[in-house]
Amino acid sequence: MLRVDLTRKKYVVQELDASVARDFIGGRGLAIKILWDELPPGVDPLSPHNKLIFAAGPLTGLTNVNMGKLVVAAKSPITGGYGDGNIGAWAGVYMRRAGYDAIVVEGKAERPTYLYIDEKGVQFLDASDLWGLNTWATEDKLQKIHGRDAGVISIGPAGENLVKYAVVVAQKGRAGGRPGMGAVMGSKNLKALVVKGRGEIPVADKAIGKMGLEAVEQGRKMPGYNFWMRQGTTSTVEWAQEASVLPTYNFSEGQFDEFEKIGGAMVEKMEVDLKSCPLCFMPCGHWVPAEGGVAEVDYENIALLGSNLGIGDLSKVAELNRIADLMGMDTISLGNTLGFAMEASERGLTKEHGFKIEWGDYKAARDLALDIAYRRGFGDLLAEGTMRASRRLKAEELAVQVKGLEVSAYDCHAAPAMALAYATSPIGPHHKDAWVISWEVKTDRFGYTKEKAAKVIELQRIRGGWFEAFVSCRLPWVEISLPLDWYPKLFKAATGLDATPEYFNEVGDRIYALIRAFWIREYGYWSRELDVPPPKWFKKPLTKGPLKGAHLDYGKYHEMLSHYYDLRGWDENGVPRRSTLRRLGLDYVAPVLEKYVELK
Ligand code: PTT
Ligand code: SF4
Repeated sequence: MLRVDLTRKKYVVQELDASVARDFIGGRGLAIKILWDELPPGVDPLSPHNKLIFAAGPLTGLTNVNMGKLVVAAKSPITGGYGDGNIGAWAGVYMRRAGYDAIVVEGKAERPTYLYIDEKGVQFLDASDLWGLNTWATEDKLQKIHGRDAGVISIGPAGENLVKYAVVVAQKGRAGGRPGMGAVMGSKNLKALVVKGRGEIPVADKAIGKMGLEAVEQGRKMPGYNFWMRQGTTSTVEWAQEASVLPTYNFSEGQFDEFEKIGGAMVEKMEVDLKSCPLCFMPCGHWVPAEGGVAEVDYENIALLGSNLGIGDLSKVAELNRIADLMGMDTISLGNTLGFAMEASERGLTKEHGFKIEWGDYKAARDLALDIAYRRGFGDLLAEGTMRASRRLKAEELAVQVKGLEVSAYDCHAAPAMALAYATSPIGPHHKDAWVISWEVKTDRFGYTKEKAAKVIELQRIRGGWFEAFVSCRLPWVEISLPLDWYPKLFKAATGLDATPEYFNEVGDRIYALIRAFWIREYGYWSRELDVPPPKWFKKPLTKGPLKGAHLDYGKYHEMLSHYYDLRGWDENGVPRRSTLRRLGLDYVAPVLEKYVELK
């Protein structure tokens, strides 16, 4: 583990504790363990004391079964709780090849700095000439200096200007750390990481290479593979329209009249390039022409920057996406924030700020996105995210957020289990931990059952536990049904450890409990109201489409939430029980939590 102190311009290399590796594996597990153990409680996320962690897992960098992924984590400036993202980056692969499983950055550089990292250690280099550049220009410039084969992770102006939902960017189309990891990097005056390790990653069994090839071969033969290669995540637009869950007009409706103009079929028609994360056999980075160049589009980006704003033109949506990538801003929070501004403006709530924007006004949206990145005018308020902006405008019911983070692209007026998945997600409402909605719309769409709570937990264990801890892209399993049993085998070959699904599940539960404890410690209290989805889905029914009139039921939602807590071994208030902490080997957490809440 590489520890970098920007304030003192020092670094040390530390052995990773074997018991921590066994209990938490890596990636998100390692990140939360470090944040729990080392962060002073209540620390300002944008202060030098926060720690920005780039954590690989034992699978990162090993085979072509989509293993070029890296977790980036810190205390989040937008939620004040645990934040992370999972980014595809050569920097992650090269970090492992340099001999590091994680890089932990703390302190604050005196002036703009970038880090050059390889087997020999760390150089602290001057980034004054890079400060102010967008992420693409930064990457180009750094690769000119350090070679095209250097892995670069950087921030853009949004991260420098501490936009609360700034991300870190790699390879021009990969963006990670939705809950403001780019702002944490900016607060440290850290413009970029350049990583160039070339060693061999040690593995327990060299047969892992052959095993990876076999898994890839099986993956390529899966029935969904060819269609996936044509449209990637973007075909979800058509699926979401059909299922009435496509966020439209700031999550007011679940269907968009112009969905075909921004859907997967249109992406396929307009595509000019296909790119991927490193070590991937099923690329999903579809590039299409944008008004000012080209951009990579994914489902979330299209839905939130398209239907959610009433924009039915793919090249315009792609341009908003391009701006977000160049500036280093999360497209999900940006699309939510722009949609919130449009609805607030329609209702006359922005008038006293001298601000107006209409649904579907692409030019105004583009200008506003830039104003947010540079914190100009009304953009400065929107750079704080919808929770804070809505408080200022007295428009809380228009903000589609939980715990301060904006919801990703699934409308839940008629999807209670997905609403539960959002409300209990450990980073705030993101689909990564439990994309339960595809199962839910096929089964009991309107129910609030214990079975649904159990399904959310089952998915959270696999998606938020396994894949975020051993760190590998989950899409081979999710999208083309590559059998899950490949992963314990690959894990054993990498580490030498026998890993059963039960072991991974227990690690997942441990990570979830520790992340929940972290939120409680940082908030200084807990309430089940923090695990409730946005008011809009309860109070403002859908007005159109086959599900007209649908909305969530508050009482029934709470019943389902109680099932969820119960199955997790958490009390009625969402606090892990003493017995649960003991079972998971987290006894050391109890005395800390007792300072803030009653432990049952
Ligand atoms: C991810 C989130 C997503 S989830 C999308 S589209 W998706 C958005 N993409 C953005 C973007 O692009 N530009 C931008 N400026 N902001 C963006 N914000 C949004 O970020 C992403 C893929 C995707 S595409 C998904 S579902 C899967 N997510 C995985 C995950 O979370 N874990 C895992 N083990 N594997 C995953 N595989 C897939 O990875 P965050 P990426 Mg990502 C242009 O970063 O913070 O997790 O947010 O990083 O390399 O782009 O991969 O329909
Ligand atoms: Fe990256 Fe997509 Fe490949 Fe996953 S499937 S590794 S997100 S390019």
